[in-house]
Amino acid sequence: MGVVNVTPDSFSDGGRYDDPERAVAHGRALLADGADILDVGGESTRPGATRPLLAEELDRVVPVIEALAADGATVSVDTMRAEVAARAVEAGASIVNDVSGGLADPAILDVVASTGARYVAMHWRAHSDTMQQFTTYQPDVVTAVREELAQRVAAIRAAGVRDEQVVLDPGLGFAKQAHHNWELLRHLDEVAQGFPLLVGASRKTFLGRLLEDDQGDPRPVGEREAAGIALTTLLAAGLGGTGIWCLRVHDVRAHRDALAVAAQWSGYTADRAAGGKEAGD
Ligand code: PMM
Repeated sequence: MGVVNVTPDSFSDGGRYDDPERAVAHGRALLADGADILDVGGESTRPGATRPLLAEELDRVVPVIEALAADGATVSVDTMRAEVAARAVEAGASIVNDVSGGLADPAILDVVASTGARYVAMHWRAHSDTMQQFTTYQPDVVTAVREELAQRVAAIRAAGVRDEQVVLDPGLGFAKQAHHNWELLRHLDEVAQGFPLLVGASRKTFLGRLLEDDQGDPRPVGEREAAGIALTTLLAAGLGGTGIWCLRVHDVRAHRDALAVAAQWSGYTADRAAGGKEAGD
């Protein structure tokens, strides 16, 4: 999944694609790089961000979704608002990516139920302006995130959404400290509880913290790609004990390359286990 942020203030690429034409061009470039899905968002969720008005969010995402869906792309809308989800699906989106898992605007679940769209429910505790005040997990982060997602699944089912529509997401960086993200990555199978999983680690602060300098300053956002690619390779090789349905990334080409290496490696190891010829000989 390639990220198309139509926002002036996203942490990872803020302002670069904030007019619809540039965003559409960026989406097309991500498709050419091998993206299977384009995730179009009009609200920045970086820590501390303030929310756009509904009308602003609609103006940002609807024309971009229309253009990319008309190209034949599979489009996801990154929104917490029912109205935006409804208009995005009308414009051609087939996936609703809700970082709040239905908590911010519960009516979004009715939109998902009535349209049959795929629904990504992420683990979330509060809007971005306050979320870093909610980073206490009892008895541990994996158990708490699994249980809070299970509660979302119950609400999603109660709204009439079918299980086949649902994808879960641990919400890396959302109300999490760096070590929480690593723990979740090590136990993705427990988070997934049988559902397909989406993971968004690309360029996030916990990677910057891992690579902090001698003064304790995190690696700047534009210089975290190699760490993200390493993580993608580990995830593709089975870190966390589960097959992942979707990786949400900014530099699609680089992560595709990592997946190619991992696929070649597993073909090689599977062939060796079967006593056959080495893949790619
Ligand atoms: N992260 C961001 C935005 N949307 N959606 C899902 N499902 N999972 C994520 O981890 C996620 C998301 C924040 O990153 P950005 O500012 O680069 O878009």
